[in-house]
Amino acid sequence: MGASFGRGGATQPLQDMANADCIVIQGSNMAECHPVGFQWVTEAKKRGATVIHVDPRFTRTSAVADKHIPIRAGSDVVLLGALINYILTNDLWFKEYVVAYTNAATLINENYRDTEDLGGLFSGFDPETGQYDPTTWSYADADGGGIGAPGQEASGQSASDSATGDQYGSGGPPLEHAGVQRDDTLQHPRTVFQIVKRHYARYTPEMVRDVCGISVGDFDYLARTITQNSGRERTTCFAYAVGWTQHTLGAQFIRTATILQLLLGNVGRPGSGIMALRGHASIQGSTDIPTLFNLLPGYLPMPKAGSHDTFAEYVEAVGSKKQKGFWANADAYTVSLLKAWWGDAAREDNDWAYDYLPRLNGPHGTYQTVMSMLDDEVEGYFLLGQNPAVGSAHGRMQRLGMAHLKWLVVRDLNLIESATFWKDSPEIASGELRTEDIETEVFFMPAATHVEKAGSFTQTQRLVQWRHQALAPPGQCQSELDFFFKLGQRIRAKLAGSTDERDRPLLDLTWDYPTDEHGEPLPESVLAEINGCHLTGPDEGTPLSSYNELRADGSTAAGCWIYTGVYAEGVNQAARRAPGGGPSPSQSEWGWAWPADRRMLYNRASADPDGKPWSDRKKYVWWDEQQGRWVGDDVPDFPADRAPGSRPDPALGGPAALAGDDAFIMQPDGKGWLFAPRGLLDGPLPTHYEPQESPVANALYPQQQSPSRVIFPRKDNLSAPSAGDPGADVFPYVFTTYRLTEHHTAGGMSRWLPYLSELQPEMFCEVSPELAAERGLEPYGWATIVSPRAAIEARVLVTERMTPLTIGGHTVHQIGLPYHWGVGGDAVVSGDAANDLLGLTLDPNVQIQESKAGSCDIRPGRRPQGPALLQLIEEYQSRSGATTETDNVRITDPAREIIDPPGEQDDPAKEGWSRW
Ligand SMILES: Nc1nc2c(c(=O)[nH]1)N[C@H]1C(S)=C(S)[C@@H](COP(=O)(O)OP(=O)(O)OC[C@H]3O[C@@H](n4cnc5c(=O)[nH]c(N)nc54)[C@H](O)[C@@H]3O)O[C@H]1N2
Ligand SMILES: Nc1nc2c(c(=O)[nH]1)N[C@H]1C(S)=C(S)[C@@H](COP(=O)(O)OP(=O)(O)OC[C@H]3O[C@@H](n4cnc5c(=O)[nH]c(N)nc54)[C@H](O)[C@@H]3O)O[C@H]1N2
Ligand SMILES: [Mo]
Repeated sequence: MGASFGRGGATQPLQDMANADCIVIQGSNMAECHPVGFQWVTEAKKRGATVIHVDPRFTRTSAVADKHIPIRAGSDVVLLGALINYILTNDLWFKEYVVAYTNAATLINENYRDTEDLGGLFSGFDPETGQYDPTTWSYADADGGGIGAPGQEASGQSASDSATGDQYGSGGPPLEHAGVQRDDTLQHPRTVFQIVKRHYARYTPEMVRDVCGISVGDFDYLARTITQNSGRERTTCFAYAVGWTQHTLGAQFIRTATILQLLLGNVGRPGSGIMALRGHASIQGSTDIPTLFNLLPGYLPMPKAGSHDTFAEYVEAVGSKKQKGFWANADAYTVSLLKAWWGDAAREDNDWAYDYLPRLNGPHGTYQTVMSMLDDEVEGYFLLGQNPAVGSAHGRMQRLGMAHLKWLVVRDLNLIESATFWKDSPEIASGELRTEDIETEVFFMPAATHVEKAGSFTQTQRLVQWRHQALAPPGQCQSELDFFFKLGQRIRAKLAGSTDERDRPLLDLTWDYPTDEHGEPLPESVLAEINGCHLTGPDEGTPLSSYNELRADGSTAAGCWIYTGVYAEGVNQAARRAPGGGPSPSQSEWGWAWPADRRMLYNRASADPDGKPWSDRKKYVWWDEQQGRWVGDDVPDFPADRAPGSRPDPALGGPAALAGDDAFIMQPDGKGWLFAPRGLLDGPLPTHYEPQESPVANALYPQQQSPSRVIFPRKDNLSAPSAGDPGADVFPYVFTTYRLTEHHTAGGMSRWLPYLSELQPEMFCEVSPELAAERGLEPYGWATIVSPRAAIEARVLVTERMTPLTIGGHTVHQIGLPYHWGVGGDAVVSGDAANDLLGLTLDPNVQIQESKAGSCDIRPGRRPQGPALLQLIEEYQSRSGATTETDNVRITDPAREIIDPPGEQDDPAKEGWSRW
């Protein structure tokens, strides 16, 4: 979303879903996992909207939708790509919108080559590193070359090491300048429009049938419904969650939806957009003010060793002064952050203490860290609100990794499996680990719950809401804020008087939060620091009211630039709770939304290029000729007095360069990106590849998997052979993992509650009656599910909610596995963990694991116990012939011999591009 629109968050408030005429929920079980937000889907339906659920399983969301369309997990790019093709070939795209607000008319570098020309690869691929050099994807420059990115290395390991995609949470990727070449007729073969058209030409309804398992009739219904509900008068909204993100091409699934929505004119308008449904109460908050290894607050990237060595290099790379839009002020955001953290120690003559920031020297994501633990490179580990022994992919690797630590701190509400693995994990049961051999010292520290502390949550729609403390935490339970404040005080006391240079960053920190009568820091003082204040002049000490006030000269401080305004006038705006959000249709008096309290992003696009609403029915923000301002139902997401017809010189740079129709103000060219010349590590356009493990051969190209996915070819991370390779029939079924209404994630908050445990007491698997018959599975009996990494047992739930799919003439069965159970001794209920089945392969953009699609076998009965369990897994491994090479080849051999499952007919569609 960041690369397409300029910001990584959901495009609008959940409440706005009520204004949609059609809602497509794809990649989420919204009714069960986001029930509060789902009230607005229900409201839309009441107003006449059509709701469609595209999901491998029939769920409680499907039950209340107008239509459920079953899909094979991991195939969404084909379905969405075919919708794009349908819109373009049937001339159903929103012409005025597309020409004015997207990069459809922009010309691309003449050296660009598409996957359609190169058999599944884009130009610039380096098979050695698995990385793309995106130079040829660039916009064409007037003098023949391409428009590059300022101060950024084009490719190399470091690009994906730092998961660059995460950085576009609050602004699109930078370009050197916005002096692009355009052909507004869209006829030039190198326009984005023509490239997109060619790229998706083979994504036909028949391809959808053969890859996704969706009938031509169902496709037609979906295509007709969304196009009939788009245009001037009507809008369609998409909603997704982790059914889209947890794939090796997760970012590209979402990109495909952004292209579709831009072509239909469904961004920035009431009832349109894409709802990125965020999981935990403050997951949006935890990327805004990040717990990610590669980000600083407000999506400023963590500096990288070698390329961001100086402050000047960093600022030039993050936001060049020459580009359009608000990211050109990155220097002001960075200096203000450094002033917030290091106060008087951040001075102009030391580059605002820039050198106090650590530098990234490689990927330090959670999975790489676990592998480093296994290599004894990590001594200690803090687990704060996380239960990786159950909740992270490849559970066995997580537990074995922790057993290599010297110390582990777990702060949690309960004695979760990650705190007790040393005595009761599956590895203890199998004899792989012995308690007496584990040297890890585990410190369990009880945590206060969300009702026992005050603070802010930032949810799906970027809305910061304040939570007041309801009761004091019992016993020794402590809030995170209090814990870290005191830990910091203790460390600083220990270091006091040190003359060692390396202690300066800790000693110079501003660490002076006011405290209450119990000595606990006041949460509002942290909010005030995040908001920022003037440091000099007549307003010294007063809170800032907008990020436009931030300066690069040391006169302002702000802990997270996108949050500036949340404490405007010294008032906690996040605590606003006018009933119903107040009279405005945008419910603007409830909480505070970043940026600048805008509820709907890109809302300039709700008006036509002349500034008039596209229709009366969908009016939202428009140009008021008399006042010379943008007005309407929300804070305009545009310079308030920039007239619709403005054509400033793009060379001006920054917000001043934004033209009157540059509706995507965070993008370096002001446009929504159908084609992404920068920002994605795995290609400028989404294209279909199969998941890391798949019983289906890629029908589009010989290239089976995404060539730039992050792979870990290790003996403890074997993959099931994919279709076409020998041994694929050993793991013939697709499994996907998901959530239940009655449990929460790894179970720390639900498996310890008797009420919820009683409602869903046991781990189970969902299988179709056909699969149950094929494998002799008894309803409510036991089944053992085997992957090349593990074997787990589960109760069998035989249900017609699971549909066998016909893919390229073969039947493909999918198995649904909830991931809430884990093996341990303390919870009310325990059971085998779905995550033990999963291996580790990641999306290169955001380093998310592929936990929504894997290959497995299923057989009746319980799994063996003790060492016999390991024997069973080994037996499967050797039968399949899986080695570290399996599925870990970057470029699939086009000439490889496709081995069809015995007894089934040759199917040309399945044999791929080489014989197509
Ligand atoms: N009750 C409850 N609510 C929760 C949570 C919980 O644990 N329990 N967890 C919270 C959290 S942290 C999160 S992130 C959210 C997650 O919210 P959701 O993403 O809605 O939840 P999931 O059940 O993980 O997966 C969503 C759906 O994706 C489908 N799916 C799997 N693979 C594919 C695919 O390739 N394509 C398509 N189209 N669909 C696919 C699954 O069948 C599943 O129905 O829920 C939040 N809400
Ligand atoms: N197979 C598979 N794996 C998945 C997913 C999937 O769909 N399929 N989904 C992934 C997703 S989206 C998510 S979000 C993760 C979740 O995975 P985890 O974060 O590992 O699991 P949780 O159970 O949510 O862990 C949160 C812990 O925080 C504790 N807690 C609650 N409040 C507080 C607090 O205020 N302070 C402290 N210190 N602790 C607190 C809870 O008791 C709980 O044990 O799982 C991921 N893993
Ligand atoms: Mo999540």
